[in-house]
Amino acid sequence: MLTHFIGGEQVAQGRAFPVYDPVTGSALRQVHEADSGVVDRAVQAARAAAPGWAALPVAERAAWMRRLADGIEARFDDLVAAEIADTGKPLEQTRTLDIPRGAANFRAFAEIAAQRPDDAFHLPGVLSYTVRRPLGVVAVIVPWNLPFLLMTWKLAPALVAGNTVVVKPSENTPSSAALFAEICADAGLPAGVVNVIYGYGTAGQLLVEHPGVDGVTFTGSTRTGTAIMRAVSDRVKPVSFELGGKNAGVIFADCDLDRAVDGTVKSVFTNGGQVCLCTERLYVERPIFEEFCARLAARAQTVEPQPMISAEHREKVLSYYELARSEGAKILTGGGVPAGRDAGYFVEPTIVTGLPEDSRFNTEEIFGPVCHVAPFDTEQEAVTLANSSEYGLAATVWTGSLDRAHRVAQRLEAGLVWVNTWYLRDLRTPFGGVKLSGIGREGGTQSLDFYSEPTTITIKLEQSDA
Ligand code: 6OD
Repeated sequence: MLTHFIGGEQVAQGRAFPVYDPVTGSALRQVHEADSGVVDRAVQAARAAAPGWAALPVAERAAWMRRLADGIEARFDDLVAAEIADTGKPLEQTRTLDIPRGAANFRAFAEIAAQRPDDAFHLPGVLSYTVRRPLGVVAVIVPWNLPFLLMTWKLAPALVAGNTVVVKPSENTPSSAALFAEICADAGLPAGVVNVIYGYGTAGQLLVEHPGVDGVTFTGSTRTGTAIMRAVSDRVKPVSFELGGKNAGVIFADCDLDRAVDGTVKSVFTNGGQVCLCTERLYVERPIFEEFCARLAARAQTVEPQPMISAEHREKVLSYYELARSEGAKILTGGGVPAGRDAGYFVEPTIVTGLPEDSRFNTEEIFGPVCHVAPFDTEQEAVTLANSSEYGLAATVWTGSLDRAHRVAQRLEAGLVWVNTWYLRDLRTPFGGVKLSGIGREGGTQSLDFYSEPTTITIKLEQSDA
């Protein structure tokens, strides 16, 4: 039974809930669910640890981050196994993306924080400078799609900036967070700096509403993000949200078609389409539309199906496949459950075409291995179509023209635009979305800005006669 990690101790409190194996659909383990007592205890532990942690010089906190990265690397195989057990992810992806990014997140933010200068501003006879202070206790609410990658993406900058944290992983994917708690304990991280509690949305709500929590970082659905925002509005707590998306890919006839097909297969199907950056709307310039569709559909048939995270999520994705049919789509490939995969939460990689832009299929986030493809005739039309969404997280542009790449990328309403590639990361860059896709940016110094607040100190300098 998985127990909470609070103040450096394992805490067995709260009723049990099951975690299911997405590959078989059978129960994998039992976990304690945080009630209000557990949440309060975790926040108190984080508060008690906060002054000591914030008082450490940043170089010492950065050294702790490197020790945690070492700890992750030492438990690499255990973390890979835990992440795969909870999610059913492919081994290769877990070994090359999810777990290495955990260590990389700690190393990157150790460097960025340790080397960051303070601001200073000069006027004649006046010196102003800023000191940055941590928010205090940060609630870190983590989704199920990239559990370890996203938990560490938030934890590393929050901690190095001097905050203590209470982490709540998704109810579907608690195992890598539990291992991370062990890594913190084994490294001798001061008790209460990192606390991990488990549970459903109700535990998350108790956590973000707790008066001892000073800020909230969350990646997940727009619906949950707006609920958190409402819940914390009375206390004007800072929030950083990366939310839903309906990401567009724009493919021009002058692109390198092999590269564009390859990249699009990745951008639609990685992690079973369960990455907030995955492409769900594709716009292809008319002269290559038929060929692109044929090649994409053929490649989709070679993609190994990956389970959805839960029975409920599989039902949701399948309901969109059904919706596509009922809205009159042409299904180019997929559209159901893969043969022989009735156990577990598998769905077929699916490509559809022929739906209007304002159909539910083309406007709502599905979060599965599925994409709609439509033709366009002009650059202007492509930009208009790509921007015709309430969301604006990520977009891809595939073209052989340097001019067009910059022109189009700069006009797309998205926080992230990839040109002739997808999900290529530099951890120093701002990361987040516009419109319903989020608020704020994390990444590089933008993360440190969110997890700390500046105080401006201004001194009037007396002029000497000498
Ligand atoms: O790679 C990252 O840093 C990141 N924040 C990815 C988010 C993916 C959302 O599903």
